[in-house]
Amino acid sequence: MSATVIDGKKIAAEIRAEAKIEAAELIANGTQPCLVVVLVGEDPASKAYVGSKVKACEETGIKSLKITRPSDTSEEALISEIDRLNADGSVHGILVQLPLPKHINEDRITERIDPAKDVDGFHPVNVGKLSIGMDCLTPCTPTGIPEMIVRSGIEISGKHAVVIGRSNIVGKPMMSLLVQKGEKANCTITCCHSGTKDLAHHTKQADILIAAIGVPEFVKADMVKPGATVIDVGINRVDDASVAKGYKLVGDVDYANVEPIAGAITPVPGGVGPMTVAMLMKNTVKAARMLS
Ligand code: L34
Repeated sequence: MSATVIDGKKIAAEIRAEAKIEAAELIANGTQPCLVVVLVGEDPASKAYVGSKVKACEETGIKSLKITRPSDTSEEALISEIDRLNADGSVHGILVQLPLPKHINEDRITERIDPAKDVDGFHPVNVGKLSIGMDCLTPCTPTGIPEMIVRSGIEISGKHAVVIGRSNIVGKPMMSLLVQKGEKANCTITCCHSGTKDLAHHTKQADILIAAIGVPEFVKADMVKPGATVIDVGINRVDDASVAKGYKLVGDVDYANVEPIAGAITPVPGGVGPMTVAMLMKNTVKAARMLS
């Protein structure tokens, strides 16, 4: 048996095409959706992700502006930049790429962004709304996950989803999304983390296993129930002298050994990553619609 490979790139393209139609409707009504992405410092991975976000905007009919600042930018300077963008009526989405340099308090930055323009869904107001099931902007990476599962013809409702990882960006919002009522949710949920005892006991109960740990190839075949849907959120750069770039991308799942027993699995690259960018397009259009 061999798993269905969930094609994140293809599904992301479908979603971007939907966002493009929605953006065109807004443009016809006099509002061009506009996203501002702020990048502080020189992290090569962040630069690459921001680059794909800007490119996706171009293809979707969303105006985008990239603001780059040096790594020694002060917290105060970044805050005044955000205040300026909050006040600018032509801006509908503000995204500050994480991680930020150590001297900048990420919570303070996240809290400063107008919740109505918070296309990352990280602001405490949006986190709170999500947790009580109110309509709001929700974090792109976890929001894309049920989307890619359902669009692959796999039912989610009633399944047991086990999430490994409790970050504010993926693990926690993933739990909030999956526990809600609805076609793309309605799961029984378990969250595992570094304090979990007998991790494999829990992960083997998963109909849907979501790995968001940040450790290359952490999830081994003996941690997975045969036939499970395995979603790999990890995107780790591992040194590889045999390729020109000098590194290769590896997920949090030991793909070669898990793929033969899984029912469905997402690859890295080409899985969750492109979905994150596609959901950002959806969120930007949504923010523009709410603000216009
Ligand atoms: N504020 N910070 C903020 N919002 C986010 O949603 C993110 N994230 C994470 C890091 N910091 C953030 C992203 O944008 C991770 N992330 C992200 C975005 C895109 C991709 C991966 C992670 C992506 O496009 N991945 C491609 C390969 C990219 C490559 O070659 O390096 C893939 O196929 O997985």
